[in-house]
Amino acid sequence: MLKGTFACIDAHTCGNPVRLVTSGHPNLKGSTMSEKRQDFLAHHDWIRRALMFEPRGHDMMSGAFLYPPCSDQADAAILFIETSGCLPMCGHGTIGTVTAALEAGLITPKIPGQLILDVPAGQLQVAYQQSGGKVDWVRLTNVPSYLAHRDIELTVPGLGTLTVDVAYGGNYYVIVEPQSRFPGLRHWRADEILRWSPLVRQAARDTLECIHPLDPTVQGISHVLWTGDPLDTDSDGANAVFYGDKAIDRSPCGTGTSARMAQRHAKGLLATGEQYVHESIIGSQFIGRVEATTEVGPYPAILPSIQGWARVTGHNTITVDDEDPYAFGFQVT
Ligand code: PYC
Repeated sequence: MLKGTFACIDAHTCGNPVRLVTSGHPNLKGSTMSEKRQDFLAHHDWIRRALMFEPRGHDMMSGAFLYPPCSDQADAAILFIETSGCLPMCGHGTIGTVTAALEAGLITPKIPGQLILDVPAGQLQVAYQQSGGKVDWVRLTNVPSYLAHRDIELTVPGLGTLTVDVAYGGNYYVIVEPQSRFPGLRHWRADEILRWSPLVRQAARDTLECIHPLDPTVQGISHVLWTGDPLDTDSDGANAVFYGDKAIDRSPCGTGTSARMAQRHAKGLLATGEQYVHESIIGSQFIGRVEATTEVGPYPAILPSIQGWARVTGHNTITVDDEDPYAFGFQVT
């Protein structure tokens, strides 16, 4: 039996996939995107699994649904989906969704060049430039981001002791800087990141508690951000973000860049107003900036902005038929 048909615009943001689902949305209960995210996970998660996992997706697949705004001032709302679940916030997903949606005429901004978007982690202010139908760049001011734990020693089986920080940028990140057991991003191959990241994340989860002070549904360390020297002299730093079970972000990672800027700001290494150009594992760049300072509950925090670009790669109508033994996806572990 046909369970669903989903029209999608496939795109990538600086190399990482974004599948914007434009039809087949479930009706979600709740008045905020945080409540709607909980409802989606409880009652409609088969859609995410079918659209993100193989054979229709892959380990890095990431996507979004557009919903009507939850607040009067917003233009639209986004629910993020990916192989690991529904992230509270996704930066590359926002840039790809805004680009694909504007180019397809799916969002009509109240003020051209600007958008306000409701997402599960809060509200985003967005600026963009569109010329000749194409969106050249998107800049989002992200949710308040903060350093949650600093200089924590983790014992990672097989690797040894790492000293790490944990910061929030819409998701919670373990941040690993070069040290004796990690020579820096440029000295490790992708398979080493994939091998050690789940162990680092588990060690951090076993040691540290991370619960968002203003929304307890946002909790738990989900991502590992490895740092190192950039390839491009224009970049201020490089990173590779591990997410899900087997994914390395091909983009510089929007929430990861926000977390990295919050960590550096808290440690006196990045000033308010300063720019931080962040490079990905494939050399693509986001332009980050510390726009302002604020608080998240008891934590000093920053308002980070992230600018990047996305390109549409195709249009795709996906069907999910439950007579297909792989209708709801699989993952090779
Ligand atoms: O850009 O925020 C991001 C992101 C999270 C996971 C992959 N990309």
